[in-house]
Parts: sequence; structure tokens; C-alpha cells
Amino acid sequence: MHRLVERITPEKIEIQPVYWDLSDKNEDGPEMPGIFPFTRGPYATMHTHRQWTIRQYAGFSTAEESNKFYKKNLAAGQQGLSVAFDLPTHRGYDSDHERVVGDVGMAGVSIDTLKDMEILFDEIDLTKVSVSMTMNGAVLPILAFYVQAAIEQSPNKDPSEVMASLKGTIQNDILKEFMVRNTFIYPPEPSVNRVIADIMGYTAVHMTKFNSISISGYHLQEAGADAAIEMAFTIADGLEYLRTAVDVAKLNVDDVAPRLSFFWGIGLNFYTEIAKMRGARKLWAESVKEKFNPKNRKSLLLRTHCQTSGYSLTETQPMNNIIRTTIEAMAAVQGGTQSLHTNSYDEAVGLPTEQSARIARNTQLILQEETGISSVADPWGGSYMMESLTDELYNKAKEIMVQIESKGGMTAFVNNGHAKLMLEESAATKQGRVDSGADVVVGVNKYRLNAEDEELERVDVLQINNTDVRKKQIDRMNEIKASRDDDAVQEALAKLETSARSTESTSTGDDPNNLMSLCIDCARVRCTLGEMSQALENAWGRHVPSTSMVQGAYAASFNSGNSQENTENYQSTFNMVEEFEASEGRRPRILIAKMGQDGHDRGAKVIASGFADLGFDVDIGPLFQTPKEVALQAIDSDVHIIGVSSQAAGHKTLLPALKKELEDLGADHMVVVAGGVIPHSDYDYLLKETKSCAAIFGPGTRIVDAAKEVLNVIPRNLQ
Ligand code: 2CP
Repeated sequence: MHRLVERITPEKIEIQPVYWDLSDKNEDGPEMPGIFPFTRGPYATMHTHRQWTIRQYAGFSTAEESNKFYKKNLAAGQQGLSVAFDLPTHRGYDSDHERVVGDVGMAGVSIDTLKDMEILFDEIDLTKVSVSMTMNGAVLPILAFYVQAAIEQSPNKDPSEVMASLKGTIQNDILKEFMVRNTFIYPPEPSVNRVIADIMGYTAVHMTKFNSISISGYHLQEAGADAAIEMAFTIADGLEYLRTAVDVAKLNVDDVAPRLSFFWGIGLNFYTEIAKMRGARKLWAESVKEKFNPKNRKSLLLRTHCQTSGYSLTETQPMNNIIRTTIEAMAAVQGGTQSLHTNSYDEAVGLPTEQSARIARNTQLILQEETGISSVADPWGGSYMMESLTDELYNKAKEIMVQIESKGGMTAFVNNGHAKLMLEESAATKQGRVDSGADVVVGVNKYRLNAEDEELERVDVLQINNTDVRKKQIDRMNEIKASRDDDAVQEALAKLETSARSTESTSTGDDPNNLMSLCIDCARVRCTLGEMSQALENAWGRHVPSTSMVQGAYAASFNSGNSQENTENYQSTFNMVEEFEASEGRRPRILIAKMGQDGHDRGAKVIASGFADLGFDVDIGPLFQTPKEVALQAIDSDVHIIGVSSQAAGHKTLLPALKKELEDLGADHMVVVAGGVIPHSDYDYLLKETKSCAAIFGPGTRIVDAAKEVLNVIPRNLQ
């Protein structure tokens, strides 16, 4: 990756590695990359010395399948690995748990045991390849499996030497999980003060090249945050983790801060995204300096991974997504990213195929090797527009951070629901702008093809046989359980639970009761992920999130600055609801349900908010329901319709299961509709073969149109 960038153009112009204002009379000198406050980049030479890492996020079905995919990608030019785990793994359940029947192997790779982790990295030298793991809930068992797998991969090396050489990143950013995505397991207090504190303490001593947290704005942006909110919440989360390290875990700021890393979502607002990355570096450096006064300048550096926006991808005319992703990748690079994932064009409808994954990777290879984009550090430095935009975003984010501080810091801001409501309002407003046509999405709300041509553009997506994967996982786990030393397993689990119950801090890396250290002991004797998670749950309980709903934001945004046609469409839907009420004696009532371990609730919340603004009575079901629990709640609330939101590929198992529960409970008059990420190739299976839903609303459906269709499918005069 260390290659000399071509400096002389065919026109014989010499490109300088960095440009600055020669007339700058600032007494500290001009702003430069690698110099405080690092607006222009964390390193002096940036990509001119070392390109960003091409790090594609992937993982699906079994460890064997994912391992094959990784090796192929590394051979084809990818430079680092980034593991996607399935939802049961995220939520600390083994594959045989009753709550995860539809989720095993679907949205990522399933990991139950150390053996799975060993297979995942078979023939990949963990002391050489940097690995990022997106894990937040079951972070202790997963990190322990990874460490133990690396140790067992190098039997001739001292374990401490192996650990010291591990380079990579664990997401471990639990605060944002309580705002968005919801892959938490335990309540916020032990999640931060025990799990994160102990991981930071352990890695600071034993894994000094490993990034202990990837503080993530990406999911906030996906959930609807604008750039200022994304910056403010993410930087505030980072400061909260540092506060935990220093105040709770009693660690030295310079032992922890240099290994905190960041993660931005990059959408289509090209200039804004670059300005966000520049402004955020300054905000982080200044905030850490002011609050923690570190001695090591590395503690001030905001180093980041970026991912192009999944939200910006469209289901219709999917090839347009290649263009969107390229533009977003360019913003990430020009903003100075250290590592980048580019989305595949088919990710709005399912898992990437080999071809779409190749195009996504090639997008970055072309940028690195054909364009000369890396030949200069911070090419936007000094632009009147960019410097001004950077300052304005920086100031807006700072204002939001003051608001967060006034409520007691980020943990309090999350706990009292302020953060989630702010995000949901921002998401509903954004949806209103798209539905009303104020924000253009080419091929969706403008320049749409006719139905026939649209059909021709549809793409195949990778299909996973969930039943097969689950069976394989359970068989392997049972084999391991039959061959291990049960007494050693029980002893290791008991020690873990005892430490979790303790009120003493165990955060220093050498403490024998450090949770990370005890989980490595558990991994060594072949405890499963579910067993370790249960031992911790015995001590702390499982977190139950509350459900809330924003009202008015969708309607307000839809009605502002709108075309006559859109306003009429909104009004006619509203009138249909009134007519329904007049004829049926009550408003149409809908239960918005999420089944399985899929915690992506942005879509569900936006739909709930939009339907409520249109006059529906809306119930929002809790997250992580089984089909039976959804059926019982629907009957209890006497709803007309159940709207199932599915974002994590469990629909082919969970929707038929819901239909069966409704039939068994004598409630098959209730209409089920589904929405979210459901490939068109599954429509017939759901609508015709299994008749498990009456309508499906794909990505890009306007809420007003969905509401009209829902009203048309509710059978009347049910009473
Ligand atoms: C790099 N280096 C340099 C320069 N560039 N040294 C001098 N001059 C330069 N110009 C050095 C660095 O200091 C470092 O060495 C080494 O080269 C590697 O560079 P890096 O910048 O640290 O790159 P990296 O190893 O790729 O690490 C990048 C990040 C890391 C961002 C720090 O945290 C990372 O890879 N994050 C990825 C997160 C991720 O993939 N998340 C997945 C999200 P030293 O280490 O010795 O200092 S998927 C999300 C999905 C959507 C989900 O969450 O659901």
C-alpha cells in the first residue's frame, strides 16, 4: 500500500503533497494536516504516504462460507477485514435459542463457539491482517473468541506476544445502540461501566495496537440524523467513554484515547460530508484537550472509518446506486478517511452477490489506482466555501453538545430519551421531504420508469437457507458440548458471574477478575457465546427498551413547500381515514411490529409516526418479539392490521410463523402487511405461496401510498 503517488501530470505540472495559504500571517502558522487541531487530517502526509484501507464489511451464513469469501476478497485487493455477525450473535443467544429461529446466519455470520471463530479466520494470519468486528452487545465473548483463536493459531508463540500484535477494531459503542439499532443486551450502566471499562483496561495493557471502540455516527445518520446531530452525538459519546476510562476505570487518558477510533456515515450531501469530517476532527481534538489535558498528541487524533450510506440506496433502478456510492466514497476520501467500506448496489434489497461486492471493491481500487485522488492531503483546505461550511457545522454541533452537557452528558441524554426523540423527529422530517418530492431521489420520486421497465432492472440477491445454517450451527455446538470438560466450563462461568456481580472495579488490565480476561478463560475451555452472555445476564438482567413515537414532524415536513398534487394526495388519504371512521365507528388501528432480533427500528418508527399523522390509531410493539407475542398483542389491542417491519432478512421464516399463530388463535381475519428490506424474488412466496401477508411495501414506498393501500385491504364491518 505504500506507493509513491505520481506527482508530475502529463502537462508537466507538479502536484504538491499539501497546499496552504502562503500569505497566512497566523502567529501559529497556517493550519496544516497533522497539526493541532487536525481539521486538515490526523497525519501530516495523509494518503500521499499511505492510502486508506479498503475494508469491506461482510459475513453471512456459516463461518466456512464467510471465510471463503474473505480469502477471495483479500486476494482480489481488499486490504483489511470487517466482520458482520448475525443478530443472534449480537444479542448473546446461541443458535438453538427459541427467540432466534428466523435470524441465524441471515444478516451476518453465526458464531456460537471458539470453533466457529477459528474456522472464520482459517488461513488468515490474525497477527498480520487487521480485522474489524462490528459487535456491541456480545462484545466480551466475541473479543475473547477472537483473541483465543489468534493464540491457538500461533501455538509456538507466547500468548502475550500474539495479543500485542493484534491490530484491528471492535465496534464496542453501546451508547448508540440505545439510540438506534438496538443490539444491546444489558442495561446502560453495566454496559458502559463494566463491559466497556474492562475492555478498555484490558486492551490498554495487552492489546496496545487494537482499537478498543469504534465510536459510530454511521448508524445515527442511517437513523435520520443530520450532519450536525451525527457529529455532536458521536463526539459526545466519545467523551463519555473517555470519562468512563478516567473516572470509573481509573485509567490514564493517554493509555486509552490513542486507541479510540471513529466511524462516519457518508451520504450524498457531498460538501457537507467533507466539512463534517474536517469539523469533527477539530471538535474532538479541542474537546479532549480541554477536558482531559493529555500528554500524548495521539490522544487528540480523530482517526476514522467511513461507510457509504445504506439509506441513500434505492431498490428501483439499482445500478444508480453504483453512482451514488462512488460520489459518497469520493467525499469520504476527500474528507480524509483512514478506512472505507463502499456499499454494493443491491444492498437495498438483500445481501450482496459476488458480482456486486466486486464492483463495490473496485470502486475504491479505481479511486486509489486510477484517479490520483490521493496525491494531495486535504485538497479542500483554504476553499472559502469549505472552510465556512466546516466552521458552521462545527458551531452547530458544538451547540448541540452544550445542550447534551446541560442534561448531564450523553448517558443521561440517552437514558431520558432525548437523544432518541431528536433522531426520530429528524427521520420523520426527512421522510416527509422525500415523500413530498422536496428532496429528489432519482428513479424513486422523480424520473421513475414504467412498471415493465422497472421489472427488467431488478437484480438477483444472495439467498441464505436459514434452516440449514441453523441446523449446522446446532450440530457443531452439540459436538463441542459433548467433548469439553464440563467442570472447567462451570467453574469459568461461575467466576465470570461472580465478577459481574461484584461492585468493585475490575478494569485494570492485570486484574484477574477483569471481565475480558475471564471471558478469554471461558473461551479457552469452550464455553459458548450464549453461556457467557447468560452468566452476565444473571448478574445484570436484560435491558428492555421503552417505545415512543414522534408526532407531527411528518405532516409538517410533508405540507411545507409542497406541490399541489402532493398536498391533494395527503389530504385524500386523510379523508379516507375519516370515511373509515364514519363507517366503522372507530379509526383504523394498526400494530407496527418487529419480530426476531432485528433492532433496526427507524423504518418502523417513521411509518408509525406518518400513519399517526394521517389519522390512524397506532400501536408500536416492543422490539424482539416472537410471532406468537405479536399475534397476542394484536388480538389484545383489537387492531385491524399488523404492519411488520423486516430489515434483517428473517421475513421468510417469521411472516409464515405469524400467520400460523393468528390462525391458531382464531384471529386470521387480521390483515398482515409487510415492509422493509424484502427482495422482490420473495414476494410470490409471501403473497401467494404462503399467503402470509396481503401487501408488501418495498424501500422507497411513500407513506401516504402505503396508508391508502392498507385502508383498501382492511375488510369492512368486522364487528
Ligand atoms: C496511516 N498511518 C500513517 C499514515 N497513514 N502513518 C504516518 N503517516 C500517514 N499518512 C499508520 C497509522 O498510524 C497506523 O499505524 C497504520 O498506518 C494503519 O493506519 P490506520 O489509519 O490506523 O488504518 P487502519 O489500520 O485501517 O485503521 C483505521 C481505523 C480503524 C479507522 C483506525 O479503527 C478501523 O479499521 N476501523 C474500521 C471499522 C469498521 O470496519 N467498522 C465496520 C463497520 P499504528 O496503528 O501503528 O498507529 S460496518 C458497520 C455496519 C453498518 C454496522 O455497524 O452495522
